[in-house]
Amino acid sequence: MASDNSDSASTNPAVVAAQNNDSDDEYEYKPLDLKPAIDALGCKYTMPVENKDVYIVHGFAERFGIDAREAQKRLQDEYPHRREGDKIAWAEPQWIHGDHRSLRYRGNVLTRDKMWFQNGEPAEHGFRKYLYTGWQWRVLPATSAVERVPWLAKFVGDVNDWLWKHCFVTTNHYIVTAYDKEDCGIGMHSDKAKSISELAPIVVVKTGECGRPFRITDSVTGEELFNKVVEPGDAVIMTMQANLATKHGVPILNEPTDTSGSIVMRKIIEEVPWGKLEAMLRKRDREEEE
Ligand SMILES: O=C(O)CCC(=O)C(=O)O
Ligand SMILES: [Fe+2]
Repeated sequence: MASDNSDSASTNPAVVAAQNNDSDDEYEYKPLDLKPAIDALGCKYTMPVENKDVYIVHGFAERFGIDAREAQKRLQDEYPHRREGDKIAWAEPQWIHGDHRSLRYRGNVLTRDKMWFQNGEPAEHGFRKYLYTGWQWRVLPATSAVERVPWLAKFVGDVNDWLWKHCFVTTNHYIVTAYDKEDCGIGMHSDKAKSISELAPIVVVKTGECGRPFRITDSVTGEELFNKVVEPGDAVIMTMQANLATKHGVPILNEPTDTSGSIVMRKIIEEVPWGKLEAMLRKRDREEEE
């Protein structure tokens, strides 16, 4: 598996350009060209948004050897589910439900459940921290080494090998989301750029029993650019630029629908040592007691 190989001495041009910039000039960021890599997959795909690097790749999960329905079911059946006041087991694979206190956003219950994974054990490498709106320190201990779920590690490793072969930085952080039924979803947003490397694409692999509409709008004008069902096993792949130029979301539906979800792969550049996280959370608990 291409573990975090972007951190070591590299022959990958994207990495060399970013790391070995020995000229006095600022490293000039060139937008990623995803097309050759996506063509090489041999999967059918569409680029539904004019002039934006957003790809919908059909049969992506299967191309990398997993069944997207089975994947979500296995995760849901085989790992513990933490709700409301349940304790998080540090660095173990587990579901955090939308009603858990670490996920509530301004007191509101989130309408989805999540698991967090990263390359390597947090005890060794620290916890990779992907900051999003409403993020709380309290949820960070729920991040597990992806290696604890070997079939998932194999899948993300194979996707990373493909990225690497096509000169991209590999991803190291994986958020699994479950939308249990029609009243679950995620509001329109751009993924927050602060903790994500723009040298890797954002890869959203859809999972679960059924597809859900995936909506994309223009970040500036709000114009709707795409709103169609994306099937389990298909992937939405975008560059950081496309992510920032647009917003995306999974709208809540009125009609009953089966469970759906996603595995989102990103390269996260912030990490928090285990001991620092313990100290942060102790401080927070003390402040709450006062
Ligand atoms: O589940 C999806 O399709 C999208 C998830 C997403 O946008 C996110 O977690 O940032
Ligand atoms: Fe997102």
